Amino acid sequence: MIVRKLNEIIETEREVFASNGNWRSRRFLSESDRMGFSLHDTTIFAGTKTLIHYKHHVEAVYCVEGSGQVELIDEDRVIPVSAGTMYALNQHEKHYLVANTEMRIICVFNPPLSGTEVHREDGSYAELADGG
Ligand code: 9YT
Repeated sequence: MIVRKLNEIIETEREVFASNGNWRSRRFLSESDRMGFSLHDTTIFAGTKTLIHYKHHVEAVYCVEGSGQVELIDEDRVIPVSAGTMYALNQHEKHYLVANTEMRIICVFNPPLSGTEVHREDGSYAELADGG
């Protein structure tokens, strides 16, 4: 059994910051835990707009604090997100995540992240096989 507490993750290699400063992700479970998914406690900073396109992963996001919206790029559709909203990117949807306030979201990725990835220019994470 794996037990981890937030204060054991902060300021370790399990705490990752986006290179553009838009978010911080605390990765409770990652690929090396062999669970088949990764689990993150992520903060999206207020006033940010982040391009996301997970070509190699599916992701579920459960918002527990704050509010914002998902703007789907290939559809004329905006999904409001606030505490209590879950959305799942089951079709690798390309989108912007806009944070109106600071948002705290719980994210699950399949396949799991290795743990230290930050977004690439196109909003994706690499497949583990191509080097993270
Ligand atoms: C919703 C989303 O994917 N935000 C970017 C950070 C990501 N959740 C992560 O790596 O924890």
